[in-house]
Amino acid sequence: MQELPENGQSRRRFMGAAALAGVAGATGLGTAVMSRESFAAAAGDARQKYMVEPGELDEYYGFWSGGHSGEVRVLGVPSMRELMRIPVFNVDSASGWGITNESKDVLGHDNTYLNGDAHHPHVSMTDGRYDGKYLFINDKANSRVARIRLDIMKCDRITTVPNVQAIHGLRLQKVPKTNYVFCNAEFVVPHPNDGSEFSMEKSFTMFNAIDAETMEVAFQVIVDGNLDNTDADYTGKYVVSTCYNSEKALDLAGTMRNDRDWAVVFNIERIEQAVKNGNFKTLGDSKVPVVDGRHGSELTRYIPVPKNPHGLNTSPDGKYFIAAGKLSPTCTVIAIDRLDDLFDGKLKDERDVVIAEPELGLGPLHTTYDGRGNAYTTLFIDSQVCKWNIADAIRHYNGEDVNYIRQKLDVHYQPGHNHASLTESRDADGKWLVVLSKFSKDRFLPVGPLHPENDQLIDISGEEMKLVHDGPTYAEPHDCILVRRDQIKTRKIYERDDPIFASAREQAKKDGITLEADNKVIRDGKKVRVYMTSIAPQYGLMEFKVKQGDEVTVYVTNLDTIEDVTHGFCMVNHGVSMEISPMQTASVTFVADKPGVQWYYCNWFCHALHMEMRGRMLVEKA
Ligand code: RUQ
Ligand code: CUA
Ligand code: CA
Repeated sequence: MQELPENGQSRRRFMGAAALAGVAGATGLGTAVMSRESFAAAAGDARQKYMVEPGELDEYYGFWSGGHSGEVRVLGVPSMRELMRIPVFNVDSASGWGITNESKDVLGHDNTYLNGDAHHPHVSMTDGRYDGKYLFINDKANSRVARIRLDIMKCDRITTVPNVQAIHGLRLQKVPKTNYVFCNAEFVVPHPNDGSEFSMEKSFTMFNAIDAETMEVAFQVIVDGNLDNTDADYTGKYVVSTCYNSEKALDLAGTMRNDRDWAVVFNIERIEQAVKNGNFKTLGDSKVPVVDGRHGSELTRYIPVPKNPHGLNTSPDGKYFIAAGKLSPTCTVIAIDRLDDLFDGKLKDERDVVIAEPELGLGPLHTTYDGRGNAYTTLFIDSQVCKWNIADAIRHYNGEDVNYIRQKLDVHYQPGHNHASLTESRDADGKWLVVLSKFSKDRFLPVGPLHPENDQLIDISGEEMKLVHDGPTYAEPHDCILVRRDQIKTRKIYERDDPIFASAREQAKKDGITLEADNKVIRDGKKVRVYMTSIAPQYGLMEFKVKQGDEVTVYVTNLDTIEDVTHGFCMVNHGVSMEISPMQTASVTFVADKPGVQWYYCNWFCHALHMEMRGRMLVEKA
């Protein structure tokens, strides 16, 4: 074993106070690299556990955010093998996401955003346990929230949150079930934001709740300051968000002026009641009820927390909200069972709900839990994970002379989020910890000026954390979630009445077409609809004829009923490509602007005669 606590200490002294002044400046730090021998010794048995032999299956599904790649990635844990990618806030050439009509039904047919910035993936819950129905994720770049159906692992809804900018922190209601998706808009803007006003003083931002089933915004809450991360409790009543810019400053120094910013607590019951009673307004064209939760409101409480706090994580026993201090070396432990008294005015001071504030190291960003009373906080500047005991931290806060720090483990390098298996649910099992390090520096072969990031897998099942795996990743998995494999149930083939292709079915009905049987061309003025089936290795239509300038929509219905016999449809030289999985219908619209023979072919390998699966669009000169 490396002498990690000592390393940690010495580097902390080396960093000193200068590091506090600028988190961003600290990325070039040297950190001792574990030698091959010491790694092998340290990992020992743990490495055996992480080995998933060829042909074996992983114990956990991991859902990784793809950061500003806009996608979601599915990994097996502990192998850390990438299983699938789910395009969301991006365009995907393989599946046709952003190209097909079905994906445009979700993205919006006038969607002009080809980018996104996905941060926080979270799986829907029933009674505080993952129910495997949906995964939700935010898009900071374009203020959106997406829902992914986990039975087919495809995005089925995207909602743009009105009157705000940059949806960042996102968490789900845990109890009684995920009725709401809570999400924070980070940046303050004036209202109306029509160019008549630019001052920060007159600007505000809002906390938002989206109905998880309808994906409509249920309400918005105006707050003081700004909003960063958020989490919900295990009663369904309280949600807390961190604020790093209580100063409402524009300049960097200004955002660090106050020693304490705050965590704002939202009383969901009271907010629902206010909306029900009609105590709300609306903003601009939006019909979403907006309530005022600024200082003095009965709907919120503001708990002073040091300093530019970032992560906010509920402990799996439901007792604590823990805010990570970022510019303070501390985490702030908030007792959830004191929040009723706080709202009822029975406490003298907002800080009376704080029951511990352990000092952990430099740059605490996010905390996760093992379900055995320990917390694991990432230390960005120290490049470490600090394991600490919550009960001991509380005893220390009450004056007892106890050491609450259990271990500090070097990670490589500058970690943001970390996430332990099942940690956001009552089932937190303390087996695996994933640490998402923002920099990999010397851990992998160089691939140009830009390096991959490094997702490290750590065995936390024993007393000591043991690093077992380095995983290079492309920009930028902020966060991930680990779900037990039995909590996810995927379909083998599509149901024919799947809502994903409801609009294709509707159009077919109007055209008198049976998608499962007909291979036909319907002309409707300059619009041509081509309906075809596919069975490996053939399309139902070897060729079809259109006129130059026609707007052509091709509907392909895959009649193969064997799991994973997926076909593609690619029209050469037309920018058209899509996936059609077993019993799925997919469609794509394009203009046949080139006269002559235009080949189409299947681009998902499906059969020994996959190469032969092709046909011709014959375009008559206009
Ligand atoms: S928040 S580390 Cu979205 Cu921490 Cu990224
Ligand atoms: Cu069908 Cu390849
Ligand atoms: Ca601040």
